[in-house]
Amino acid sequence: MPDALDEKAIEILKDNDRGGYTVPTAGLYPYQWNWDSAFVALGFATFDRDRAWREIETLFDAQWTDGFLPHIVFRVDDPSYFPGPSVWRTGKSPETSGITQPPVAASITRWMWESADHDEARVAALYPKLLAWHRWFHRYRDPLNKGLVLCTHPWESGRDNSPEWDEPANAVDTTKVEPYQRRDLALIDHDMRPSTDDYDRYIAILQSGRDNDWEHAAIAKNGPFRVFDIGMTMILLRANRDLLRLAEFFGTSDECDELSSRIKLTEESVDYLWDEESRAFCSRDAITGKSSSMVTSASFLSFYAGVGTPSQKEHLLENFDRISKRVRYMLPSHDPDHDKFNSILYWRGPVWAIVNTMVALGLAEAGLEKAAARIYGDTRKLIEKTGFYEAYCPITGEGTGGADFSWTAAMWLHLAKAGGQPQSMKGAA
Ligand code: 9WN
Repeated sequence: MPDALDEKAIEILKDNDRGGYTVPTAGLYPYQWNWDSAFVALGFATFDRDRAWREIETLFDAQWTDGFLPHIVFRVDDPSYFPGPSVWRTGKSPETSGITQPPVAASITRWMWESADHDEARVAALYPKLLAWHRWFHRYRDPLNKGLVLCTHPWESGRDNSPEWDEPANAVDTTKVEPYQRRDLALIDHDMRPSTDDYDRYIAILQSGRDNDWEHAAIAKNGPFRVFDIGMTMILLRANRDLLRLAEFFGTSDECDELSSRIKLTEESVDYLWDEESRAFCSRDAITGKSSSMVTSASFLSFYAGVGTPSQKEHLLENFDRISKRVRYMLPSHDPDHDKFNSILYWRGPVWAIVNTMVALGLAEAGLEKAAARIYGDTRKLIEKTGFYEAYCPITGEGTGGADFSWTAAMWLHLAKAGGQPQSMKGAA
């Protein structure tokens, strides 16, 4: 018998289903988001595999001919969200934004494929699309040819207002920002959402992309915001490993060689994003060359990517232990000992179930069961205590951002029911 939370999670996914794609939450985010859909597929896979594949397939229906996969797909024009399609003006059908998001889709496709002994045809059809997207990253987002991923907008990172972006974004000229009206503040507490200054920068960077006709080569060369994102880099590294696994079945030997060499390149270069001051992997401004020197939840994605020397892992675990003593619920999105930590403000402190899932998986794979169990256990406690929120305060467990959130519901189902880490999730004290 499914328990009440399983039933509620299924209900959320069904309610947020708009017919082949799922909105992250009603009202605040009324469109299809890239990495949200990939995570949501894992939730659907626990009770409706056909619908799970549809989620990823509809996302890829919006892929551009050069392999680019947008961060938002606009199938309707909904006034409750800003900026909508009339602001992005990418001229695509369906209409889309002009930036991308962390490439988790290949990893999730592999997971879904390996967790059942059918669905070959659907994976085979997705494989070339995933490969095209990964090639797009290599072509347009690897200016150093080191396999380190360049982000050209804070929204691309998925960690929109992380303090890691403050300094690079502060340098963006906002004097030509056209007048606009935010919609999020009518729906969510101001204290939980990015500031007006943040939004001015987001829109200035968006306008600059639009002025460049969304030519990604030009944006990666001259865009006002260019940062090597530690989160994107680790997520793409893992996704390349998972895509290689798919390539062994659905691709050619040349494609396997190509992916193997991309993986090797990143493994050999990732030290460039190691920061000695914070003793963690951090993002680095590609324009100034400066490291953020900030420990964020993305720093721990190195375990998910399977990289780090023994000494780097030791330092990361020291950071992990230090942070775990400062909060009740792991893993805060930002270092609680840093002066920019804010326990309820979006990506400057709150806990996100999707990041927890990736980090805990990486820790478990590295044999760090205790640390993994702490994260799985805390994720479970947060959802049991508060419900399915966008994120959670790591101190009180209060829900932050949108309610009845699709990817949180999906992570509950995936972890509790589909073998994500059932013992730790169900059993951790
Ligand atoms: C901008 C949908 C998305 C997530 C992001 C999260 C937030 C959007 C926003 O919501 O970003 O893309 O308007 O705040 O930061 O990770 O994909 O859930």
